Amino acid sequence: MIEPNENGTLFRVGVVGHTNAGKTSLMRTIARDAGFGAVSPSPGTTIEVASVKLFADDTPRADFRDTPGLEDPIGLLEFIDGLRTDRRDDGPSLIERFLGTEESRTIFKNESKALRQARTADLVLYVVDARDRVLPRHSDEIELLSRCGKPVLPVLNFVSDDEARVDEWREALARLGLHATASFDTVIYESRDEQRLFEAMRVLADDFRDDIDALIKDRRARRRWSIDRASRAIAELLVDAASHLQPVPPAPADDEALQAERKRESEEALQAALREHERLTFHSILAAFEFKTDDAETTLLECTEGRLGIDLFSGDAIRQAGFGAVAGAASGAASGAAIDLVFGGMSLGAASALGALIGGTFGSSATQTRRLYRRLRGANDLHAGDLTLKLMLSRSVDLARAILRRGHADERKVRPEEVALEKTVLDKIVKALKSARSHPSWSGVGKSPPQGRDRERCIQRVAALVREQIVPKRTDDAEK
Ligand SMILES: Nc1nc2c(ncn2[C@@H]2O[C@H](COP(=O)(O)OP(=O)(O)OP(=O)(O)O)[C@@H](O)[C@H]2O)c(=O)[nH]1
Ligand SMILES: [Mg+2]
Repeated sequence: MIEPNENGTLFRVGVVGHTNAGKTSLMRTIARDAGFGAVSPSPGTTIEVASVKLFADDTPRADFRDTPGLEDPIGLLEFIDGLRTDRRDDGPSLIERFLGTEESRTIFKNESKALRQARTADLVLYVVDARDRVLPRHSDEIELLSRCGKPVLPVLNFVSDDEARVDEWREALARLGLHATASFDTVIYESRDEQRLFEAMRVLADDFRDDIDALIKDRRARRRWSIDRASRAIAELLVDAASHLQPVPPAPADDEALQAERKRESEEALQAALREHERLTFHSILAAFEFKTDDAETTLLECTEGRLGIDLFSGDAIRQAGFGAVAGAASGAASGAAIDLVFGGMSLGAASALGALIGGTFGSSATQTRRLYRRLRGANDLHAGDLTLKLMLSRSVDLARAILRRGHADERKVRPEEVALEKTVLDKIVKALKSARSHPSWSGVGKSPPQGRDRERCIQRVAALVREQIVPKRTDDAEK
């Protein structure tokens, strides 16, 4: 049952084309649903019609129908031509006649499903693999679709591929009377191309102009929201990591071996906590762009290519991020740049004396005195060094940039571009995190994040700087 919109009918779009042209992939990317249908490199994957509704303002605005591929357009066109009984038989009547034949249920079973959708749609998207040469089978496909009597919009897929023959296709389609075309790579997502696709649909389906306008507006708003959400997730990660303190349990001053052991254990605990926090942020970034948790897990688990797959605290992570010069020859935590000791130790005697003095003289609360006592007894805290903050920033911006251009049809690993952030940018963001450094209570590492005006203000300041790294201002207009 199709739910009507305010026009009384739901705008119906048939997605049709040669087998393997990327029809199901197009559906996945447009619907932001990596789990829609089955996609595979072998032909004949889709054998049933499947529908996806697109919503704007909580109202269904369009019903996209995925269809089985046209496997034998040449044979089908010949068969349909053979059904002509009168020279004046028009396209739609021939198609209707074909849909009533036994052959439409047997040898042309898949093709008839596609043509039935094309016949009942308000608009047909004819998906083309733009790497293909223009062949007679393509003109036969277009002839079959034009006989369905509905507007046809060719969509050139695979356009980011070096072998795409976009100009050749545009010229050939124009010769066949199809002057409006859209380019839309379902794997390398470009929001501008998607917008142009919807604008081209609007020209051909004027009755549904309001629905298409609502979808365009909704997609732009969602895009902005996604970028804001990802920027905020990264800012929260950084504020949490900058403020977080990992206590090192006290050890007797004369037991250096135990002191070293305690410090090492705490360092490992801090590393594990920050790694986990970074992983959760990666999930938030994927979720911001409407990749579900399952997709996120798969995409990230397989994300072993490039610097995102390298352990945050390894020397390689530092080198890959282009921070080799900062860290010197030392690797990771050992350099002290990745994890810092926050408070220096003091002998137990001096600590006791001073603690008693402060507790007695200044009337500190019992908790304050205890904390001071702990620190003075050599119970130090560890925190993430600036280097770790910079690494986390670079890695998460890498991921956000890659996800920004990832279509939901992309089944491969995330492939970040690994652009080194400018030193001035890194320093500016570390500076903006300064207030977090002196507020250990702001940390949301390993627990639900605390609320607070100052923390929120710091997050917003950092998020604005991060956003500029994900989508530079000069290209931002295009993303709006
Ligand atoms: N690189 C790249 N691969 C794509 C693109 N679109 C589809 N693919 C791949 O092409 C293959 C076929 O894609 P499908 O979406 O299954 O094609 P289809 O038209 O639905 O195929 P049938 O259902 O068999 O007719 C899959 O391996 C996709 O991952 C694209 O724009 N770029
Ligand atoms: Mg398919």
